[in-house]
Amino acid sequence: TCRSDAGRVFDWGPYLMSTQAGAASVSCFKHVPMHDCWEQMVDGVLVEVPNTDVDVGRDVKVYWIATVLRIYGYKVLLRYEGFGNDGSKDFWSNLLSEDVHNVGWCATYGKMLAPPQTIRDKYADWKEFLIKRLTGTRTIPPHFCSKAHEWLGEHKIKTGMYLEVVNKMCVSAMRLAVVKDVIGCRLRLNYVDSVEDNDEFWCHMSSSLIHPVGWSHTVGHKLHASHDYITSCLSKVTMQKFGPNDATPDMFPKCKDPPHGLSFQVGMKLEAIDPLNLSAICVATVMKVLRNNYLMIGIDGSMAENGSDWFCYHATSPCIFPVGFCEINNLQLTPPRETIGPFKWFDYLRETGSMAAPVKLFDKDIPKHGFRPGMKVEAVDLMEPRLICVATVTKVVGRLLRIHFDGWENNYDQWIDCSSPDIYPVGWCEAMKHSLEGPHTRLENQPSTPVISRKRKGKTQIY
Ligand code: MLZ
Repeated sequence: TCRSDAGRVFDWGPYLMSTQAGAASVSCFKHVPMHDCWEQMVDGVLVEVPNTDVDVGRDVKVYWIATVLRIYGYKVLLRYEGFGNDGSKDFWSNLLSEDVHNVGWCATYGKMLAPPQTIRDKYADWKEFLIKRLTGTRTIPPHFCSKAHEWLGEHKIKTGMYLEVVNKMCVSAMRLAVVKDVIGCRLRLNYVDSVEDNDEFWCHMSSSLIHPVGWSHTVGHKLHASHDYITSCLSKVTMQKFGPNDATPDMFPKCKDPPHGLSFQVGMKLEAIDPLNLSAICVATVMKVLRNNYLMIGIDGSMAENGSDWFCYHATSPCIFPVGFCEINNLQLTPPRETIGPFKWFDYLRETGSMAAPVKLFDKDIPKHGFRPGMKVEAVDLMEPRLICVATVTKVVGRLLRIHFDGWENNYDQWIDCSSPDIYPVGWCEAMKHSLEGPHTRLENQPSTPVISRKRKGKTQIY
């Protein structure tokens, strides 16, 4: 069930109609089921769906053919065949729903097709009508819904497995966690060795915040774990002796090789998305170079003395940029907190006696992603990653997207990469039975609550 903040179930249909917005196509999301067959999903495709426009008291379930009028992610606006231009009985459905079938399904499985009662008398010969109507039309592939679920089941990370995940209370370190639940490739993790009972963290299976057991040991990342686990990593990594419930390197996406084989050096300056305030791109420094091209990045001017807010980005991460990126793209760069007057990279580099990371070190690949400003999506609030919320792409800068949460202040916005597994097509939550936070609405006559700023205030945690 999808609940909005008012406790009601959020319904995309009327919201899309009232906002007149479009939605990003399922083909934009490489981490969701059926993304690779979405080119065939065009307006006018026909499906077989339950016919709900029937006399009350009928006990057999009957079906009818409907046309896809509009497609919004997985959500579709449908019209029963025979209604012509009459939109009075149009209805919404989800292409991943168990109730949506290819044309021919009823015939194959002996289900009954019966015209809606509103138009029953419109044609004398419905069979002839359908035959005429169906010639030359397209339908969806058979067993659409079960194929989607098979695809989800093919993933290797399963409930009960152990893996390493960023410590949400101290992002410069990793911890050991166990997978408690998998919903549509999103993992509900419990930190192991936690004093709290339900010390949870949520992320997608291909999130860059999780790694196989032994990863911290392999790359030299800080790890908050029991002595036993730390010693066990030695044999896991060196002898490749993994336990039956260990998540292993083959279960994770491979990182690219850095371009030109060049590498970042400690002290180099760059621009980076602030991992603790994703609405800001900040002046940053390479604080440490780990093995396998991982970097610890610090945000200039707000770094904790003990390095507890350094954050690990891979050298090919799309969330780090060369000096000047914001200026070239007309984006606001967040300068170090102590900056007086306008920030100038040239002066800053001279004053700090530092060097800009060479542009050549950055991956400049921009995939053809298909996202455009104004498109609706379902997006994870990465500061509270159990929440998936109704959101809009408000800016597209190369491969970078600015995600705005509908109804929330702009300081909740997030910069994320177009290939991020934390954004989903409209209708994904419904299809996966994941909860969805509707747009934030303020009750009328209620004084507007003070804006809770999500600006990083020396915090080192994701809630
Ligand atoms: N307790 C939080 C919820 C914010 C969720 C916003 N999601 C876009 C707050 O009010 O800050």
